[in-house]
Amino acid sequence: MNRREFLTTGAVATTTAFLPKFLLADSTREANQKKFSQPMTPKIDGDFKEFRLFIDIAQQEIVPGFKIHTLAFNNQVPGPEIRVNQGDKVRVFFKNRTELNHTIHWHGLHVPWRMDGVPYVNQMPVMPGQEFVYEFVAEPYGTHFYHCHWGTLLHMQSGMYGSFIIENPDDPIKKEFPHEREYTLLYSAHDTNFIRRELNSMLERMKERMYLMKTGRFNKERFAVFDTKDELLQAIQNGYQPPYVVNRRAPSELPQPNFFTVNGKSYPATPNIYIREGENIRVRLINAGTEEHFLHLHGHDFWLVCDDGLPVPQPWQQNTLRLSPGKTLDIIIEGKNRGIWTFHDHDTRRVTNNGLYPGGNLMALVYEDLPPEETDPGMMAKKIGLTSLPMVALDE
Ligand SMILES: [Cu+2]
Repeated sequence: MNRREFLTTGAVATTTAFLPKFLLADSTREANQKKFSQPMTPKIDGDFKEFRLFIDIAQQEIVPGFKIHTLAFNNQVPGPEIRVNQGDKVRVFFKNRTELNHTIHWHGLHVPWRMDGVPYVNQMPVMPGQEFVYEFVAEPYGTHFYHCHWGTLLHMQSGMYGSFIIENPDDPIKKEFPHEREYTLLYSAHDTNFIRRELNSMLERMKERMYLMKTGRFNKERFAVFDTKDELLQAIQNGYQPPYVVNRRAPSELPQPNFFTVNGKSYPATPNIYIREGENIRVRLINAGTEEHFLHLHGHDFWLVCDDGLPVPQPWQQNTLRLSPGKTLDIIIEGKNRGIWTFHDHDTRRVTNNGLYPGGNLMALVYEDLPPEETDPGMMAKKIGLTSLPMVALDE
């Protein structure tokens, strides 16, 4: 294949992802459903709803043909959704199947402090092979998420996050903006080189640690393994230097995200959001990553209705919002302008894959009830007096 041929086929591959016929095909819609984490079915034990989460190393295909190793809850990125009612008693069995330490933090929930999942602050890390049981009452209602709170620099961008939705039967948003369908989108940013390097070196260290433990030569301080915070402070007093003292990391060694995902996928694999004329849909946006996103929707002004799960005093309209790390925002999109519209980060660095546009968190709002003549590019061209439509990848 010569360069020209390559460029042509490349352009076709990316444009296809936003063409009406492709987006409206049954097969596309079926595949699209799988890009949203389904809520887990709880096991009922007395008045508790029980869930099982485990953490293991898994593979995630971010874009077609590109897979990375991830730390994933229940072998999926994002982890499965937990969806309960306000006031439900929740019990989560968390099993660590990796050779690394982890915890789970319930972001935005008012759990008892011993259940908050911050290692050495309110619980011991859940060590390799261990199980920890989290118990709490689901409060307050709204859009929240869960994530690992150990080694968050690596663990979160490796995939350890999932949505936690608490429903309220008297949801004021549903009264003001009646809606049936809703979508949950989790944003993250990944430095795939950093993830590979760190995971490999940590696993190597773990191998060495296991060997030394077996042969009775394991030195806790060398591996920075302490059972309590006091033990760590004591070691420092005795002259132990934590890694951040002896081993400074240059800014260039910190993660420089090169892939930007929505529900674990980058364009052209990002999920689509489907809507119909006259319909309201609710979109729950969760930033589980380290980057700030400036999300812009074309052709519409959506309603911002909840901020960190809490209904805003007065919903207001906008077409670009700012989604900071750790924040959740709920928006209502009113189906008022039939077409296929882009929804993306307006900082264009985050609509690239490994530096190449188009990619990242580009996605589409798709009207299912597009008239047939608008699904055929030839007919559309005729309608507006052109012999053919220009091949533009995306409208920016
Ligand atoms: Cu972790």
